[in-house]
Amino acid sequence: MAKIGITCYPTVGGSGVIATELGKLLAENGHEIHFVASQVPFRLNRVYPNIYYHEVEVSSYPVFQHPPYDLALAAKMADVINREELDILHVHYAMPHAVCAILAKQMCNRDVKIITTLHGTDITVLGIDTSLQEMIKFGIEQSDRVTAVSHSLVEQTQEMLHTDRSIDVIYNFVDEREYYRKSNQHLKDHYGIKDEDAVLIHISNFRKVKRVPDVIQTFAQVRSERPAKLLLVGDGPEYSACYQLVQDLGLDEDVLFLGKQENVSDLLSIADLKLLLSEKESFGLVLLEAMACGVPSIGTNIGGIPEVIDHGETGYIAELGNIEQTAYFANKILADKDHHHQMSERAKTVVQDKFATATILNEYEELYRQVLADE
Ligand code: GMT
Repeated sequence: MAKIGITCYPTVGGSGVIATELGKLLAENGHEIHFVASQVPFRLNRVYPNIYYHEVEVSSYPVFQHPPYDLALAAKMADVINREELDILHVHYAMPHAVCAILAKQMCNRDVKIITTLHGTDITVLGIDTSLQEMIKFGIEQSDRVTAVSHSLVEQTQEMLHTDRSIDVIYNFVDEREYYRKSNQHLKDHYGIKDEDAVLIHISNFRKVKRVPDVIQTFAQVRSERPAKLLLVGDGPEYSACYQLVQDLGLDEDVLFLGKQENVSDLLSIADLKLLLSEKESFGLVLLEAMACGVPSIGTNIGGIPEVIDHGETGYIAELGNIEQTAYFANKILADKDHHHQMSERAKTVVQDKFATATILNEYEELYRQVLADE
């Protein structure tokens, strides 16, 4: 059994979810897990045997214009590596976590192995900022092993950073004990959703890259063909603009803004179709969550989305910004009960076959075994 440190962004977001759920599963398998983060990760919401949390405290002195989070994190990592005698430090995000981990390793007298998992935004967004590009490349090249959540992200990373560093693909997963279709008629009643209404759902942090207005425009076209409701779950910078668009299109009776929600599996269980129309997405964990709850999806032909949605089998892939095509696919799924049922069943099967928790956990554990065996 290994002693493993994990660092991630602890707030809501797919990377934090994956890092925390992985830590919980590893702890269940007997590993000793040490989270090093600036807050308790939001999915670590009770006491778990074998899991410890070490908080990074960032001091703010008048001489610091910006509190030095990165240095405080590296110092804390070094402290935990030495004191807890860690074998592995697994960081999620190259920037700044991989760079901090490498600095921490240099500060210690222990051969701790550094594993970096790339989740997307660090490469697809930060990689474009040339001042940080060399730093991200350094973090990736100095890590003992690097993983990414899709093949698309590997290609993008290698291309953008001009590196041929080998990167293993380990897909994301969902906890099947939490994500399954539940019977939630009371929620439908609560939201005033009638039996004849088709229920579409979008879940995101409402950043510009998620293109929530495209979701609303698609819904407007679907709504003109059949009774339907759109559940918008999450919050973020584009929330007000989306609210305004819904008013302008006269859809306020049928679009429900639900804000941030913890138990999205309950909401997915009353949905018929999931829309994720992003312009950047290395994986799209919410698609997997939907599939596990038997909800077919439409996603854009972007990043890792086509690796998650099997076009014509578990949903459809539409071209970015093509509202007509997206609405056509949506109506195709919603108009035919048998087609919808087949896609829904297939989605659940694909989650079990390709993204099963046990398989993904095994892939990470195998990676740990290999890196610990390396000289
Ligand atoms: O998409 C976001 O805004 C959040 C971001 C994160 O930091 O959690 O998500 C990234 O990691 C997720 C987990 O691997 C992936 O499912 C998302 O596709 C990825 N987001 C982007 O690539 C934009």
